[in-house]
Amino acid sequence: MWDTLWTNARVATLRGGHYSALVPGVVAAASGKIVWVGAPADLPGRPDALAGEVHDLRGQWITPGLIDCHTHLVYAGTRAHEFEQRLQGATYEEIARAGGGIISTVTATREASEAELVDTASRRLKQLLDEGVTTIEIKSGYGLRTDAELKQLRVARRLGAAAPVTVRTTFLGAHTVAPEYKGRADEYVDLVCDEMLPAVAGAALADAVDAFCEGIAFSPEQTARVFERARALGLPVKLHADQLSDLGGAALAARFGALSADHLEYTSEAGVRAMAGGGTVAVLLPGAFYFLRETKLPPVQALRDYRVPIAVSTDCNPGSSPLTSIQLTLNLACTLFRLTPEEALAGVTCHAARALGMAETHGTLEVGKACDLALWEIGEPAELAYAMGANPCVGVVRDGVMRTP
Ligand code: DI6
Ligand code: FE
Repeated sequence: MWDTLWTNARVATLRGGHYSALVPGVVAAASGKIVWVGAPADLPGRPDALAGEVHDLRGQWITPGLIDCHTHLVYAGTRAHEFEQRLQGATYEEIARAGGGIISTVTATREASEAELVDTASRRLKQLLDEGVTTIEIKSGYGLRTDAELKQLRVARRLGAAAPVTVRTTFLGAHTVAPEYKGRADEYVDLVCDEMLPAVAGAALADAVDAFCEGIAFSPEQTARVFERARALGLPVKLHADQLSDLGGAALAARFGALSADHLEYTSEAGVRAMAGGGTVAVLLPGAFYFLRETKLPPVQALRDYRVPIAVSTDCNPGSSPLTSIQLTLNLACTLFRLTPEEALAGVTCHAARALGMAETHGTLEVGKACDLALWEIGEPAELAYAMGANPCVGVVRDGVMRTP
């Protein structure tokens, strides 16, 4: 006997990155896992004889629960004043070089208590969960001091313990040079490698390690040092690569077998080829592209040509993408980057799972995977990317347990 069965649904399984729609379709769960997906005619018995609980979805769509694979969800303060400065003509890089930018959020985040950070991040998280998100990655990187980086990661873990969501944490101590180390980037990288990384790994607070490889942050050589140490500690890596300029970040990430290389606006074809060889997922972040009024498009066609899986994410952060809507992110990915709605949905399901190293257990509707589902009042899956500001999510299932947003 199964626990729960959803009937009369239309099911987009996302197997192989495609809708692979079952119309009508049935999904069943037992002990939090998917135990059956298919056409009603193939069910081995009558629904009410097969499961303790049966939900008639009357034609609603089921997709895998959505996965937001790149966020900086935990921070204090806002950067609305910098938004105003940028509207007056200042650039993101100018503001960063003048001591604002990431550093202003670091100051606020260091001062905030763990409870305050939990409180503000929970509100942002709730918006994402109400839109069908069941897994989220959360980075540190606004502490830039061992205690403050650990605090951010603890908050991220607490969010996962308190809400119906799977949280993957990423240590981003190499986000930018800490103010105390201004002009001494190499010494700061020593601190990241010799103190922060061992502390984070020792406390089992990070599932992966990220860095910002950029003119206003860390060179490829400094990034490689962080990656070497991460590898020695057994932690997978990923990279903020080629967002504002091409420093060869995508190829560097690929060389370390990175889970993902993210942003990629300035990535060359050689970088894309390297990613294909390294099995590295491309994570596109249209919210940051939009909010920074970037005009250089990421190499979407090259990513397709080299068959690099494309994930899509909010990049939720106060400076370059104050975005807490995964559905608006789908729309931006299509409108700005010309992804198809099907590619965009694959970008927040199966390919996002791969970007987190979770492809075996999450991201598609297949027997044996976690029963994480989003239920939608829509006529066709393209509506998820088409609408702006509507929320057709009518149910969310995580590990087999259903709730209504
Ligand atoms: N690139 C980004 O877009 C975010 N971090 C990064 O390395 C922005 C972070 C911020 O501006 O606070
Ligand atoms: Fe980011």
